Amino acid sequence: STTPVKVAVTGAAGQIGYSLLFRIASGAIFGPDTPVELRLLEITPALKALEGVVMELDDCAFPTLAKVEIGDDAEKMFDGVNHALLVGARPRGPGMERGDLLEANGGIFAPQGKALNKVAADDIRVTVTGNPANTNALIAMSNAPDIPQERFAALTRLDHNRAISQLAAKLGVPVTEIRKMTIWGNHSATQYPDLFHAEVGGKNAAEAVNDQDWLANTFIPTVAKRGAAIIDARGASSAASAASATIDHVRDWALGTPEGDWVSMSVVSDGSYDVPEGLISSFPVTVKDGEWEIVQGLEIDDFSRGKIDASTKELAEEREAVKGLGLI
Ligand code: NAX
Repeated sequence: STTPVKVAVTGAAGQIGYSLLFRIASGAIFGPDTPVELRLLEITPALKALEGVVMELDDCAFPTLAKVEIGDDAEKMFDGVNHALLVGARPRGPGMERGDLLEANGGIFAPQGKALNKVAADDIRVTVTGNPANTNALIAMSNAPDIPQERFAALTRLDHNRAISQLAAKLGVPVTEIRKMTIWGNHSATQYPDLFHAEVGGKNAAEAVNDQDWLANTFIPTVAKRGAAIIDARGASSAASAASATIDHVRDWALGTPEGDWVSMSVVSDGSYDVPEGLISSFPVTVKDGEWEIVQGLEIDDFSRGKIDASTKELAEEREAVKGLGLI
Protein backbone atom coordinates (compact mmCIF):
# COMPACT_ATOMS: atom_id res chain seq x y z
CA SER A 1 0.00 0.00 0.00
CA THR A 2 1.17 3.55 -0.60
CA THR A 3 -0.85 5.23 2.18
CA PRO A 4 1.61 5.80 5.01
CA VAL A 5 0.94 4.07 8.33
CA LYS A 6 0.89 6.76 11.01
CA VAL A 7 2.95 5.77 14.04
CA ALA A 8 3.13 7.90 17.17
CA VAL A 9 6.08 7.48 19.52
CA THR A 10 6.19 9.20 22.92
CA GLY A 11 9.45 9.83 24.76
CA ALA A 12 10.98 10.02 21.30
CA ALA A 13 14.08 11.94 22.46
CA GLY A 14 14.93 9.28 25.05
CA GLN A 15 17.41 6.43 24.75
CA ILE A 16 14.90 3.82 23.54
CA GLY A 17 13.63 6.36 21.02
CA TYR A 18 17.12 6.82 19.63
CA SER A 19 17.13 3.18 18.54
CA LEU A 20 13.42 2.69 17.89
CA LEU A 21 12.79 5.57 15.48
CA PHE A 22 15.48 4.48 13.03
CA ARG A 23 14.19 0.91 12.97
CA ILE A 24 10.60 2.04 12.33
CA ALA A 25 11.71 4.52 9.67
CA SER A 26 13.75 1.86 7.88
CA GLY A 27 10.70 -0.41 7.50
CA ALA A 28 11.39 -2.92 10.29
CA ILE A 29 7.72 -3.07 11.31
CA PHE A 30 5.68 -2.95 8.11
CA GLY A 31 8.27 -3.99 5.52
CA PRO A 32 9.98 -2.25 2.59
CA ASP A 33 6.79 -1.48 0.64
CA THR A 34 4.84 0.39 3.31
CA PRO A 35 5.73 4.03 4.00
CA VAL A 36 5.45 5.30 7.56
CA GLU A 37 4.70 8.71 8.97
CA LEU A 38 6.22 9.37 12.39
CA ARG A 39 4.48 11.51 15.03
CA LEU A 40 6.92 12.19 17.83
CA LEU A 41 5.64 13.42 21.19
CA GLU A 42 7.96 14.85 23.82
CA ILE A 43 7.83 17.20 26.77
CA THR A 44 8.66 20.80 25.84
CA PRO A 45 12.25 20.87 27.23
CA ALA A 46 13.17 17.80 25.14
CA LEU A 47 11.94 19.20 21.80
CA LYS A 48 15.29 20.72 20.86
CA ALA A 49 17.10 17.41 21.33
CA LEU A 50 14.29 15.77 19.35
CA GLU A 51 14.88 18.20 16.48
CA GLY A 52 18.45 16.88 16.39
CA VAL A 53 17.17 13.29 16.15
CA VAL A 54 14.89 14.33 13.28
CA MET A 55 17.90 15.86 11.50
CA GLU A 56 19.57 12.44 11.71
CA LEU A 57 16.41 10.71 10.47
CA ASP A 58 16.46 13.09 7.47
CA ASP A 59 20.12 12.28 6.90
CA CYS A 60 19.35 8.56 6.58
CA ALA A 61 17.15 9.24 3.53
CA PHE A 62 15.05 6.18 4.39
CA PRO A 63 12.88 5.26 1.37
CA THR A 64 10.05 4.16 3.72
CA LEU A 65 9.94 7.37 5.79
CA ALA A 66 7.18 9.54 4.31
CA LYS A 67 6.99 12.29 6.95
CA VAL A 68 8.00 13.27 10.49
CA GLU A 69 6.13 15.60 12.82
CA ILE A 70 7.21 16.52 16.33
CA GLY A 71 5.45 18.32 19.16
CA ASP A 72 4.47 18.50 22.82
CA ASP A 73 0.69 18.39 22.30
CA ALA A 74 -0.72 14.84 22.51
CA GLU A 75 -3.95 15.70 20.67
CA LYS A 76 -1.99 17.02 17.71
CA MET A 77 0.57 14.23 17.60
CA PHE A 78 -2.02 11.43 18.01
CA ASP A 79 -4.40 12.81 15.38
CA GLY A 80 -5.30 9.97 13.02
CA VAL A 81 -2.55 7.60 14.21
CA ASN A 82 -2.84 3.87 13.55
CA HIS A 83 -0.27 2.80 16.15
CA ALA A 84 0.79 4.58 19.32
CA LEU A 85 4.01 3.45 20.99
CA LEU A 86 3.94 4.92 24.49
CA VAL A 87 7.59 4.84 25.53
CA GLY A 88 7.99 8.05 27.53
CA ALA A 89 7.34 7.57 31.24
CA ARG A 90 8.41 8.92 34.58
CA PRO A 91 11.28 6.91 36.08
CA ARG A 92 11.48 6.26 39.80
CA GLY A 93 13.49 9.07 41.39
CA PRO A 94 15.38 8.99 44.69
CA GLY A 95 13.05 8.60 47.68
CA MET A 96 10.03 7.99 45.44
CA GLU A 97 7.58 5.40 46.79
CA ARG A 98 5.59 3.11 44.52
CA GLY A 99 2.47 5.23 45.06
CA ASP A 100 4.37 8.37 43.95
CA LEU A 101 5.59 6.55 40.86
CA LEU A 102 2.09 5.37 39.93
CA GLU A 103 0.71 8.85 40.49
CA ALA A 104 3.41 10.54 38.38
CA ASN A 105 2.77 8.10 35.54
CA GLY A 106 -0.97 8.52 35.90
CA GLY A 107 -0.32 12.17 35.11
CA ILE A 108 1.16 11.03 31.77
CA PHE A 109 -0.95 8.02 30.76
CA ALA A 110 -4.41 9.30 31.76
CA PRO A 111 -4.20 12.39 29.50
CA GLN A 112 -2.56 10.38 26.72
CA GLY A 113 -5.40 7.83 26.93
CA LYS A 114 -7.93 10.65 26.71
CA ALA A 115 -6.13 12.21 23.72
CA LEU A 116 -6.02 8.85 21.89
CA ASN A 117 -9.71 8.35 22.63
CA LYS A 118 -10.46 11.70 21.01
CA VAL A 119 -8.26 11.78 17.91
CA ALA A 120 -6.65 8.40 17.03
CA ALA A 121 -7.67 6.44 13.91
CA ASP A 122 -10.45 3.84 14.22
CA ASP A 123 -7.92 1.01 13.91
CA ILE A 124 -5.62 2.42 16.63
CA ARG A 125 -3.39 -0.07 18.47
CA VAL A 126 -1.60 1.14 21.58
CA THR A 127 1.60 -0.44 22.89
CA VAL A 128 2.96 0.69 26.26
CA THR A 129 6.70 0.25 26.82
CA GLY A 130 7.16 2.92 29.54
CA ASN A 131 7.23 1.50 33.05
CA PRO A 132 5.34 0.37 35.06
CA ALA A 133 4.16 -0.76 31.63
CA ASN A 134 1.21 -3.01 32.56
CA THR A 135 -0.40 -0.53 34.91
CA ASN A 136 0.36 2.43 32.63
CA ALA A 137 -1.48 0.53 29.89
CA LEU A 138 -4.39 -0.06 32.29
CA ILE A 139 -4.52 3.69 33.02
CA ALA A 140 -4.45 4.62 29.32
CA MET A 141 -7.10 1.99 28.49
CA SER A 142 -9.38 3.13 31.31
CA ASN A 143 -9.19 6.72 30.06
CA ALA A 144 -10.13 5.78 26.50
CA PRO A 145 -13.66 4.36 26.82
CA ASP A 146 -14.41 4.54 23.06
CA ILE A 147 -11.40 2.46 22.03
CA PRO A 148 -11.95 -1.32 22.33
CA GLN A 149 -9.98 -2.64 25.32
CA GLU A 150 -8.19 -5.24 23.21
CA ARG A 151 -6.39 -2.41 21.38
CA PHE A 152 -4.20 -1.77 24.43
CA ALA A 153 -1.14 -3.86 25.23
CA ALA A 154 1.97 -3.59 27.36
CA LEU A 155 5.38 -4.81 26.30
CA THR A 156 6.59 -8.15 27.70
CA ARG A 157 8.29 -9.10 24.45
CA LEU A 158 11.73 -8.08 25.78
CA ASP A 159 11.30 -10.56 28.63
CA HIS A 160 10.09 -13.15 26.08
CA ASN A 161 13.16 -12.59 23.90
CA ARG A 162 15.48 -12.71 26.92
CA ALA A 163 13.94 -16.07 27.91
CA ILE A 164 14.46 -17.48 24.40
CA SER A 165 18.08 -16.32 24.40
CA GLN A 166 18.85 -17.80 27.85
CA LEU A 167 17.26 -21.14 26.96
CA ALA A 168 19.05 -21.37 23.61
CA ALA A 169 22.40 -20.64 25.30
CA LYS A 170 21.77 -23.28 27.98
CA LEU A 171 21.01 -25.96 25.39
CA GLY A 172 23.57 -24.80 22.83
CA VAL A 173 20.97 -24.41 20.07
CA PRO A 174 20.16 -21.45 17.81
CA VAL A 175 17.26 -19.24 18.94
CA THR A 176 15.36 -20.34 15.84
CA GLU A 177 14.92 -23.79 17.47
CA ILE A 178 12.85 -22.32 20.31
CA ARG A 179 9.07 -22.01 20.02
CA LYS A 180 6.11 -21.28 22.28
CA MET A 181 7.92 -19.29 24.97
CA THR A 182 5.59 -17.65 27.47
CA ILE A 183 5.97 -14.81 29.93
CA TRP A 184 3.08 -14.68 32.41
CA GLY A 185 2.08 -11.77 34.64
CA ASN A 186 3.69 -8.39 35.18
CA HIS A 187 6.71 -6.82 33.45
CA SER A 188 8.54 -6.77 36.78
CA ALA A 189 10.71 -9.03 38.91
CA THR A 190 7.61 -11.16 39.67
CA GLN A 191 7.10 -12.15 36.00
CA TYR A 192 7.03 -15.88 35.24
CA PRO A 193 8.96 -17.14 32.20
CA ASP A 194 7.46 -20.59 31.53
CA LEU A 195 9.50 -23.47 30.08
CA PHE A 196 6.81 -26.12 30.61
CA HIS A 197 5.00 -25.16 27.42
CA ALA A 198 8.01 -24.03 25.41
CA GLU A 199 9.53 -26.26 22.73
CA VAL A 200 13.09 -26.87 21.56
CA GLY A 201 13.34 -28.48 18.16
CA GLY A 202 9.74 -29.63 18.64
CA LYS A 203 10.39 -31.24 22.06
CA ASN A 204 9.26 -29.97 25.45
CA ALA A 205 11.78 -27.42 26.76
CA ALA A 206 11.52 -28.28 30.48
CA GLU A 207 12.21 -31.94 29.60
CA ALA A 208 15.08 -30.98 27.29
CA VAL A 209 16.63 -28.92 30.11
CA ASN A 210 15.89 -31.69 32.64
CA ASP A 211 17.23 -29.58 35.50
CA GLN A 212 14.52 -28.18 37.79
CA ASP A 213 17.15 -26.46 39.93
CA TRP A 214 18.48 -24.50 36.92
CA LEU A 215 14.95 -23.72 35.76
CA ALA A 216 13.77 -22.43 39.16
CA ASN A 217 16.95 -20.89 40.57
CA THR A 218 18.93 -19.71 37.54
CA PHE A 219 16.69 -19.35 34.47
CA ILE A 220 13.71 -17.57 36.06
CA PRO A 221 15.70 -15.05 38.12
CA THR A 222 18.15 -14.39 35.26
CA VAL A 223 15.29 -13.45 32.93
CA ALA A 224 13.34 -11.55 35.60
CA LYS A 225 16.35 -9.54 36.78
CA ARG A 226 17.99 -9.02 33.40
CA GLY A 227 17.07 -5.33 33.37
CA ALA A 228 19.05 -4.73 36.57
CA ALA A 229 22.01 -6.76 35.22
CA ILE A 230 22.11 -4.55 32.10
CA ILE A 231 22.13 -1.41 34.26
CA ASP A 232 25.01 -2.85 36.34
CA ALA A 233 27.05 -3.65 33.23
CA ARG A 234 26.21 -0.75 30.94
CA GLY A 235 25.57 2.01 33.42
CA ALA A 236 22.26 2.67 31.67
CA SER A 237 19.05 0.71 31.23
CA SER A 238 18.37 -1.54 28.24
CA ALA A 239 17.55 0.59 25.23
CA ALA A 240 18.40 -1.08 21.89
CA SER A 241 16.99 -4.43 23.06
CA ALA A 242 13.84 -2.71 24.37
CA ALA A 243 13.45 -0.93 21.03
CA SER A 244 13.95 -4.21 19.16
CA ALA A 245 11.34 -5.96 21.31
CA THR A 246 8.90 -3.09 20.73
CA ILE A 247 9.41 -3.55 16.97
CA ASP A 248 8.84 -7.33 17.26
CA HIS A 249 5.67 -6.75 19.30
CA VAL A 250 4.11 -4.18 16.97
CA ARG A 251 5.10 -6.11 13.83
CA ASP A 252 3.53 -9.35 15.09
CA TRP A 253 0.41 -7.51 16.26
CA ALA A 254 0.03 -5.85 12.86
CA LEU A 255 1.11 -8.71 10.58
CA GLY A 256 0.41 -11.86 12.66
CA THR A 257 2.32 -14.59 14.46
CA PRO A 258 3.86 -17.53 12.58
CA GLU A 259 1.98 -20.83 12.28
CA GLY A 260 2.96 -23.22 15.10
CA ASP A 261 4.28 -20.53 17.41
CA TRP A 262 3.03 -17.83 19.77
CA VAL A 263 4.39 -14.71 21.45
CA SER A 264 4.00 -13.04 24.84
CA MET A 265 1.93 -9.86 25.07
CA SER A 266 0.43 -8.15 28.10
CA VAL A 267 -3.24 -7.80 27.24
CA VAL A 268 -6.51 -7.32 29.09
CA SER A 269 -7.51 -10.52 30.90
CA ASP A 270 -10.87 -12.16 30.17
CA GLY A 271 -10.30 -14.44 33.18
CA SER A 272 -8.29 -17.00 31.18
CA TYR A 273 -6.00 -19.08 33.41
CA ASP A 274 -7.69 -17.51 36.45
CA VAL A 275 -5.96 -14.19 35.87
CA PRO A 276 -8.38 -11.63 37.36
CA GLU A 277 -10.54 -10.09 34.64
CA GLY A 278 -9.57 -6.61 33.49
CA LEU A 279 -5.91 -6.75 34.53
CA ILE A 280 -3.36 -6.17 31.79
CA SER A 281 -1.23 -9.27 32.25
CA SER A 282 1.19 -11.18 30.05
CA PHE A 283 -0.18 -14.23 28.23
CA PRO A 284 0.77 -16.51 25.37
CA VAL A 285 -1.06 -15.08 22.36
CA THR A 286 -1.46 -15.73 18.66
CA VAL A 287 -2.34 -12.92 16.27
CA LYS A 288 -4.30 -13.08 13.03
CA ASP A 289 -5.58 -10.13 10.97
CA GLY A 290 -4.48 -7.68 13.66
CA GLU A 291 -6.45 -9.38 16.46
CA TRP A 292 -4.76 -11.26 19.29
CA GLU A 293 -6.16 -14.31 21.02
CA ILE A 294 -4.98 -15.85 24.27
CA VAL A 295 -3.77 -19.42 23.67
CA GLN A 296 -6.24 -21.68 25.45
CA GLY A 297 -6.07 -25.10 27.07
CA LEU A 298 -2.53 -25.12 28.48
CA GLU A 299 -2.16 -27.25 31.60
CA ILE A 300 -0.89 -25.26 34.55
CA ASP A 301 0.85 -27.32 37.26
CA ASP A 302 1.24 -26.25 40.92
CA PHE A 303 4.66 -24.69 40.35
CA SER A 304 3.41 -22.51 37.49
CA ARG A 305 0.16 -21.74 39.33
CA GLY A 306 2.07 -20.29 42.28
CA LYS A 307 4.28 -18.14 40.02
CA ILE A 308 1.39 -16.81 37.93
CA ASP A 309 -0.66 -16.03 41.05
CA ALA A 310 2.23 -14.16 42.68
CA SER A 311 2.69 -11.92 39.66
CA THR A 312 -1.02 -11.26 39.04
CA LYS A 313 -1.43 -10.47 42.76
CA GLU A 314 1.12 -7.69 42.27
CA LEU A 315 -0.84 -6.42 39.25
CA ALA A 316 -4.07 -6.46 41.27
CA GLU A 317 -2.35 -4.41 44.00
CA GLU A 318 -1.15 -1.88 41.42
CA ARG A 319 -4.71 -1.67 40.09
CA GLU A 320 -6.04 -1.02 43.61
CA ALA A 321 -3.41 1.68 44.10
CA VAL A 322 -4.28 3.57 40.88
CA LYS A 323 -7.99 3.16 41.66
CA GLY A 324 -7.33 4.74 45.05
CA LEU A 325 -5.58 7.61 43.30
CA GLY A 326 -8.60 8.12 41.04
CA LEU A 327 -6.58 7.37 37.90
CA ILE A 328 -8.89 4.63 36.61
P1 NAX B 1 14.63 7.97 28.81
O1 NAX B 1 14.54 8.63 30.14
O2 NAX B 1 15.92 7.95 28.08
O3 NAX B 1 13.55 8.61 27.84
C1 NAX B 1 12.22 8.86 28.24
C2 NAX B 1 11.75 10.06 27.46
O4 NAX B 1 10.37 10.24 27.75
C3 NAX B 1 12.46 11.36 27.84
O5 NAX B 1 13.01 11.94 26.67
C4 NAX B 1 11.34 12.22 28.42
O6 NAX B 1 11.48 13.59 28.10
C5 NAX B 1 10.12 11.61 27.73
N1 NAX B 1 8.86 11.91 28.41
C6 NAX B 1 8.62 12.03 29.74
N2 NAX B 1 7.34 12.38 29.96
C7 NAX B 1 6.75 12.46 28.74
C8 NAX B 1 5.44 12.80 28.33
N3 NAX B 1 4.48 13.12 29.20
N4 NAX B 1 5.18 12.78 27.01
C9 NAX B 1 6.14 12.49 26.11
N5 NAX B 1 7.41 12.17 26.45
C10 NAX B 1 7.71 12.17 27.76
O7 NAX B 1 14.08 6.49 29.05
P2 NAX B 1 14.26 5.20 28.11
O8 NAX B 1 15.49 4.49 28.50
O9 NAX B 1 14.06 5.57 26.71
O10 NAX B 1 13.05 4.31 28.65
C11 NAX B 1 11.71 4.68 28.45
C12 NAX B 1 10.78 3.82 29.30
O11 NAX B 1 10.87 2.46 28.92
C13 NAX B 1 11.10 3.85 30.79
O12 NAX B 1 9.88 3.98 31.52
C14 NAX B 1 11.71 2.50 31.04
O13 NAX B 1 11.57 2.08 32.39
C15 NAX B 1 10.92 1.65 30.09
N6 NAX B 1 11.47 0.33 29.74
C16 NAX B 1 10.58 -0.66 29.51
C17 NAX B 1 10.98 -1.94 29.14
C18 NAX B 1 9.99 -3.01 28.87
O14 NAX B 1 10.40 -4.12 28.54
N7 NAX B 1 8.66 -2.79 28.99
C19 NAX B 1 12.42 -2.26 29.00
C20 NAX B 1 13.29 -1.05 28.82
C21 NAX B 1 12.90 0.13 29.65
O15 NAX B 1 13.37 -0.05 30.97
